[in-house]
Amino acid sequence: MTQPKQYNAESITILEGLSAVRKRPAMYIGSTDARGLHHLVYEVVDNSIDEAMAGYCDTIIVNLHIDNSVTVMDNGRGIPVDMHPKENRPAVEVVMTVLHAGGKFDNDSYKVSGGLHGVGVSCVNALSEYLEVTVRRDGKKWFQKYERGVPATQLKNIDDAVDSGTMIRFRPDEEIFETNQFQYDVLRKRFEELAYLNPGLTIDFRDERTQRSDVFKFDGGIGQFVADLNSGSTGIHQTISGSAEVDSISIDFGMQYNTSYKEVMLTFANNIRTKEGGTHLMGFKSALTRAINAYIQNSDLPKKLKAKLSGDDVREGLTAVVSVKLPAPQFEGQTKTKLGNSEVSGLVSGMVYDKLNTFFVENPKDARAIIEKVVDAHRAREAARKAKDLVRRKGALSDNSLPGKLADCQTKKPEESELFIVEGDSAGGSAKQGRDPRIQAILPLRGKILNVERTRFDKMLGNKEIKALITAMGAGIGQGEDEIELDKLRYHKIVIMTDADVDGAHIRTLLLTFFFRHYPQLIEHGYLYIAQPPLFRVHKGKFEKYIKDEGEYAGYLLERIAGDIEVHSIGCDEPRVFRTATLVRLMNKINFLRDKTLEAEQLGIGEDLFHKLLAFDVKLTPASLDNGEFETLKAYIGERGYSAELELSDDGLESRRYVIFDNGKGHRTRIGVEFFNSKIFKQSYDRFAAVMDQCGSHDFQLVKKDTTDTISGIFNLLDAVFAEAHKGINIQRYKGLGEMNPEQLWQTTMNPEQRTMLQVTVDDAAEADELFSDLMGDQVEPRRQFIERNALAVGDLDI
Ligand code: 0RA
Repeated sequence: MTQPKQYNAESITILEGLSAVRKRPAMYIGSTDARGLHHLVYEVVDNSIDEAMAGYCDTIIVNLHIDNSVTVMDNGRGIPVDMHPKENRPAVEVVMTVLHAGGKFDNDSYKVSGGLHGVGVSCVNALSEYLEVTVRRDGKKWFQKYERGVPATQLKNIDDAVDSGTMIRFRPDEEIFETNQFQYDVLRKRFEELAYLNPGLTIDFRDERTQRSDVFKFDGGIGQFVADLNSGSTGIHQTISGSAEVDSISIDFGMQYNTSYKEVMLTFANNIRTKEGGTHLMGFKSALTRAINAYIQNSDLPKKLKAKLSGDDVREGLTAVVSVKLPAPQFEGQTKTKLGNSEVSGLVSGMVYDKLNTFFVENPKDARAIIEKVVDAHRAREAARKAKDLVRRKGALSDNSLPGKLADCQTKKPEESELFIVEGDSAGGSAKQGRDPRIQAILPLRGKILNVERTRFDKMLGNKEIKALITAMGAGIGQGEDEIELDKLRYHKIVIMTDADVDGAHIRTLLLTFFFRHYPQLIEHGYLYIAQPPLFRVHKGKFEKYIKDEGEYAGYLLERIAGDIEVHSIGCDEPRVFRTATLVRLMNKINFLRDKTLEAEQLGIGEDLFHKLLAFDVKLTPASLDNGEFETLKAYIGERGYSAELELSDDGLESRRYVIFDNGKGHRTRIGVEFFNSKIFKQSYDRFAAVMDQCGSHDFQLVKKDTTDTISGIFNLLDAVFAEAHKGINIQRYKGLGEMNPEQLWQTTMNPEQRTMLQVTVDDAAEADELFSDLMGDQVEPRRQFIERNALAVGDLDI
C-alpha cells in the first residue's frame, strides 16, 4: 500500500517559498524576458564559479540542448548529500528547494557570490519545468529530479563514482518565460568574462542546437583581458596590472592606453559586471588622475608636457579592467549593478596609486608615452570647448540659422514633428516632394557622415553634415549628457531613412553611433526611428507593387496565383481540391515545413527520416520513449527501411539518451531524445499531420488554364506553384530610395497611416555601447561582417 506523501510544517514552508518565486519571478530574477532567462544560467554557473574560487574546481562545462534545456557541469566537491540535521532531508534537496540555502553548509569557505545573481539555485529550480541534479561524491553517484521546484524523485544512489562534481540540467518553464531561446552570443560573452576573471579556470561552452562551441581558459587573467580588449587597436606601452588583498578584499586591475580616443572601462565585483560603476571605479579613477598629475609635477619633463590634467583627459584612449572580490557586496543603482561598499574606494585608490607610481618610475619610456598621450588629449579638449562655444553662439543668432539643406515642416510642435534624415540628395529630393510638409521635415545628408567613435569632438563639430543635423534638431550638443537640452528638441520623431544596401547600412550604423554617443537620452525617450523602405518591386505592364520583405513576397506570389490554378490531391481515398484561400493555407503550411526540414538537416537529420518521424501517428516525447513507446517506433520505422535502437551513453559525467537510426545503407543518424521536445519537432509534427490529413499520399495534380501536371511530393508541389506564380511578372530586388518617385516613397515609407518604422531602443546602453565599439573601432573586419549580415535585415539590428 502506498502512503500519500506526508507534508510536514517544513515542506509546507518550502512549497510556499517556491510558489512565491513562481508567482513573482521578476522579484527574484529581474524579469521573465530573455534577460531573466539567461539569468538562470548565470545563477547555476555562479555556484560552480564559487566552487572554483574556493579552489576545488577547475573546469565548468555548459551545454545548450535542442529542447532549450541547459546542462551545467563542474568538477568541484559536489553538493553535500548527507542528511541535513534540522530539515531531515538530504542537504542537496535543501539547497535545491529552500530559498537562499546555497552556501549554508559551508562554514569556513570564502563565499563571495551573492548580490546580483545570488538568489540561489532554488529559484532556478522553482522556475524550471524540470531540473535534474547529479552529484558525484565520496565514491558514489547520486541523482534527483524536480518538477517546478518540487521533488519528483527521492535522492537516489544510482552508481559508483571515481571523481567528484555536480551536474545540473534544467529546462526553463515555458509557463513562466516569454521566450525560451537562449542566445549563444550573450552567454558566450559572459563565460569569456568569467574565464578572464578567474585565471586558470576552463569554461567549455557548447551549443547542440547549432554545433557552435568555445573553450575559454586564460592563465593571464586581467592583464590578458586588457591586452585582448586592445587587440583591435595599437597599444602604446606594455600592459600595467596589479593585484592585492587588503582587509579580506581582493583587488585586481589591468590597464593600457591605445592610439584611439575611446575609453573602455570594465568593472566587476564578485565576478559580476558592475555596469553602473561604483566605489571601486571611483577609487580607480581618482588614483589614475592623482598618479599621472603627481608624475608630471615631480619628474623632469619638457615644459610642453607640464599641464594639470582632468579625469577626462587621463582616460582618453584608455582600456582598463578593475575587479574586486569582497565578502558582503552591496549592489545599488537602477539595475543593481553599482557597487556601494564605501570602504572599497580608498583601498582600490591606494593600491592603484602605489602600483602606478612604481610603474612610472621603473618604466620611464612607457611613462613618457602615456604622458604625451594624455596631455595631447587635454589640448584637444580645450580646443573642443572653444569649438563648441562657437557653435552655440552661431546657433543663438536667429531662427534662420537652420541649415540651408533642411526642408522644415510647418508645425512648430515637436510632438507632431518628424525629421527624416535621408541618404543622398536625389532621395532627399523625392522625400521633399513626397512628404506631408505640415508635419514632416527632410534633411538630406551627403556621402558618409563621420565615424564619431574615431573622431575627436572638435573635428566632429567641424563636419558640415553633423553640424546641420545638430542645428536642425535644436537640442544642443555636448560631451556630457547634461549639455543636451531635450526640451528644445524640435522633432519627437527622428527617422533615419537609408537605402537597403550595404552603403545604406553603413550610414545607418554611423548615424546610430552618433546618436548613441551624443544623444542617449533621445533614444531612451523613444524619439529615434529607422524607416523601412520596401525590398522588392514587382511590376507587370502598368501594374506596380512594392513589397516589404521575403514573407510578404511569398504571400503576394501565392495570392496572385491562387485564383488561377487548382491543386488536386490524388491517390488518397477522398481526393480534395485546393483553390484560392485553401490553396494559400496549404502552401503556407508546406513552406513552413520546408524551413523546419532545412533546420533539421542542419542538425544532421535528413529529410527522409525527419518526414517519416513526422508521419508516425504517435507524437513522441522524451518521456514516452522511456515508457515503452520506443517498441512501437521501432516496428513502424522498421517497415520503412530503418532500424532503430536506444542508446544510453554515460561518460561517467553525463548520462544521455539517444535514438540511433540506421538506413541499412551504412548511414546512421544519432538523435538525442530531447529532440522530441524541441520546437522544430513539435511544430513540424502538427503541420505535417494537417498536411497528411488533407493530402494523404502526397501525390498531386496541378491544374492550370491549359495543362495539368502531375507532381509527387509536397516540396515539389511548392516549387511548381511558385514557379507558376513567377510567370509573366518582373521582380526586382529594390536597392535605392532614389528608384522610387515621390508618390511611391510617400506611400511605401513615409505615410504615417501605412508605413512601418522600427523604434530604436537602448534596452541596455552598456551593451549597445560595446556593439558600437566592435563595429566602429579600429578593426575593419568585424564591422564589415556585421554590415554584410545586416545589410538587408534591419530588423536584426539589436539596439
Ligand atoms: C555547499 C557546500 C559545499 C559545496 C557546495 C555547496 C557546492 C554547490 C555547488 C553548486 C554547483 N556546484 C557546486 N559545487 C559545490 C561544500 C561541501 C564540502 O565541504 O565538501
